[in-house]
Amino acid sequence: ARPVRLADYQPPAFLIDTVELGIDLDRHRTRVRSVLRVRANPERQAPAALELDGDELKLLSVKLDGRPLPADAHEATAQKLTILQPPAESFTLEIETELDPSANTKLMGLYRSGSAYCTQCEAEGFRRITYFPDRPDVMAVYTVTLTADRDDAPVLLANGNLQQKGEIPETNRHFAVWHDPHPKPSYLFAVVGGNLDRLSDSFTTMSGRKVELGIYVEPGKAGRATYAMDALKRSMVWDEKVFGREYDLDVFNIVAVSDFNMGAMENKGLNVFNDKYVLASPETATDADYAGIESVIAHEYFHNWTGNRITCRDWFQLCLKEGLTVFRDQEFSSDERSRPVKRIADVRTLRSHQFPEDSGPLAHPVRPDTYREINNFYTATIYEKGAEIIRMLKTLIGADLFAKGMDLYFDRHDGQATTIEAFIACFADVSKQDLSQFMLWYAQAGTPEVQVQTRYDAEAKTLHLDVAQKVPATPGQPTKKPMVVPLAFGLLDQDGRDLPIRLADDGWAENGVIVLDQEQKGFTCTGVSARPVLSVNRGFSAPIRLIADITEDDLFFLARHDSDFFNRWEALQKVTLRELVKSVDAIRAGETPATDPRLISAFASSLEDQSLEHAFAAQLLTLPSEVELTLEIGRDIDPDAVHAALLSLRQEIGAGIAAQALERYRSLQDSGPFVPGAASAGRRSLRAVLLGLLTASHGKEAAELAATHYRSATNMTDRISGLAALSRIPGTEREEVLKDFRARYRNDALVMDKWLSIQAAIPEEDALDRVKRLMKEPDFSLSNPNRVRALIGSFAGGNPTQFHRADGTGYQFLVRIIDELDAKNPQVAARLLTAFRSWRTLEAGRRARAEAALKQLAGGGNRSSDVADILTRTLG
Ligand code: B3K
Ligand code: ZN
Repeated sequence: ARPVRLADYQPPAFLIDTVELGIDLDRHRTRVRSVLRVRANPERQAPAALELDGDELKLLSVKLDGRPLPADAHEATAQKLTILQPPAESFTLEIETELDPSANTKLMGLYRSGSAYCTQCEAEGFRRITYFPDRPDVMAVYTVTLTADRDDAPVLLANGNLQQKGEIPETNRHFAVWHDPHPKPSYLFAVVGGNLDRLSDSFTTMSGRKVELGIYVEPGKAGRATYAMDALKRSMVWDEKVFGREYDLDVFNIVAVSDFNMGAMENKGLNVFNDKYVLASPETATDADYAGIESVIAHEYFHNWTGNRITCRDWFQLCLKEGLTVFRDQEFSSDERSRPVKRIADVRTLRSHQFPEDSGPLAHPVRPDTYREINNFYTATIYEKGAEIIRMLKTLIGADLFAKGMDLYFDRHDGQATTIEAFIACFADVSKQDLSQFMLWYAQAGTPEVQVQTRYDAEAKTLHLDVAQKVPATPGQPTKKPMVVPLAFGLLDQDGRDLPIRLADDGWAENGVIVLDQEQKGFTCTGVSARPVLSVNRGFSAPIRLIADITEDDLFFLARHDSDFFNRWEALQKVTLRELVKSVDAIRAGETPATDPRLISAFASSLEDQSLEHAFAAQLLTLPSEVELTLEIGRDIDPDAVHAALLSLRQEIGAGIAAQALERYRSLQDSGPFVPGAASAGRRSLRAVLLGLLTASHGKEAAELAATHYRSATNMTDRISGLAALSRIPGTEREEVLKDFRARYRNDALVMDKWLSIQAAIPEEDALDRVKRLMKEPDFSLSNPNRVRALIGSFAGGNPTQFHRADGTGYQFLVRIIDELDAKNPQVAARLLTAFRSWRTLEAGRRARAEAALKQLAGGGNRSSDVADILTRTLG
């Protein structure tokens, strides 16, 4: 495919005011009749022809203003319908297509999942249903008439409000008419039909309107949707309270399906979800699942304003809706749970997904300026880094002006398809600041490296900060300009108390934020009577890699005293990473790593401190991930040494704090029934982290402790913690418990996914054989994205020593799967392929084997545009 460029953007030549769709659902021959009110776009010189997008479509008929269009007046292929000489005035186009939902394995457009029909249109799936100008800046009012066999699809849903429903006399078919009064882009279109149960509720909005809420699930599972419903209502309240946004239709429906390419989709008034993000019960879902449901439900609901009412002009603006909506869902979860714990979790996600992306061949700006396959741009960069940009904006202009800017944005752009510039302009207007340099965050890829050096002058009582930035080169962007980096900071006195901050020149310092907007800049704090300890980038105020000249002593001090809880955690992580990097070197040199005893004591005091929130203590006691350590080392990576260093540190800590850890572990035992709230989840997570440390030795006692944890569990969270700990301890106990788990849950696919993914991540020699064996299990299927992600995704992304086996068999395996999957579901195949994104940082042997595997994939067969795009960039 030719690359699409932002610079080539042109407004649409034709506008569509209304769309009337008649969809006759049938498992193999679904008919779609589309009636479009079309007019030339007054903003553009209309070109001679009207071009409509299609994808694998079969055209049955086309009429213009009621008359069949002669053969010489149009051209039709499966990919495009061209009306050669459309009338100058507005006109009606009537198009009939036919499609086979059962044959749709790409899960884009209209497809079957379980016993239901459902759709996925973002980004370019509507063109798989009917010919249409399938781009987000064409917004139309849709009316949809669905018909189906009454038994095949008793439930018929579409966007908007239900207008009418009834039986079709003398047939076994029925119909429903849905009307969505809000003009929307085609990517937000959705229909669902099937035999589904409904969980009903209602919500009264702040202006007193009653909204009917429905969550549709597979028959028999409505009881598992209660938490999702609760999360939805809390999201609705929160958006009113915090952003002043009210829901705007009479109904809001959510449908859970089991075959879905991603997490969920924000179709107007009819969200479609991966059932993983709807269904939960204490017996089947972990605390992490509950938290995931809460945030995805919120995310999709929040899109109603940030995405649907105001949408993207083109796909380059994707983060206009995604970055902003992630920011909103993160804020929601912070308010509903613990802010510091949520911040830590979000930064962990950013570091383990976005940072590697941003430092490898797939790096791209938050607003890319070119793409070949838009589906490949639903990335951690667009989502997570996009959210960080919004957070920085709020830090820079302050909460009040940020709120004003949001209000202005909603006011000014409601009903529009707009751009990042237009969004940022709202904040520039309310704050009267020039945000043009800030826009570089959208334009320049790469994680900035910020160096901070301090000089204390006892005589002058000043602390001088020398701050410098470097933005690394990324594909297509060899040189960079300096960015605007807001650094929240504080100074601690010897007792760990925050000192008041006075800066020599005022600047932005009021709320403890300094702003680096040049390559280098100096800041002087005055009135500092003794050498303080610097805490910088508090709350992770900027998504950067910080290189500060902070001593280990100071880091240990911060880990105990920083009033900023994020930085408390960060300090301990940092000092741990320093130790781990040394260990990796030692291991590679054939030596035994020696750990600084102060580190063990730091972990011990984190455990001792009873004043800490459980969930926060759990974070403190969690070591950096293999990805984070890999990133810290940066090049010539030996995954075995990385793994060994982490394991040995975990063992040392486990041994060092064993007695108190065991006591604490016992004291945290749940009593009473399971509640999914943050407090009890935090207790369970601390207990699980302690279990991990206590079982790190992998000895017989460890196996017993983990197995007991598993066997005595009364909820899925504890069950999985036990299984996860035991999975690292080879032996018969593990295999027996794995069997037990399967026997208990074999009829529950979502639970079996956990079983698959835990096994796929076992860091042992025979992991690949185990994965291959599991692929033959009847529960596994390459056609279901959740199964693929659970087994293959966990192996490629969660088992570094075995995926990156020195003999290259891990790579060979993955490319074989991708080759096979590409023909079925290119999106999922392309996503798996991103497991290679850091291949150039590997040591030479593995690098060569990874490259060979990638080249082999590039050389074979017909590649989808999704896989071809990732391949070209990864090798590029
Ligand atoms: N907007 C969808 C993602 C669509 C992905 C298309 N390949 C879900 C979300 O971000 O809310
Ligand atoms: Zn989203």
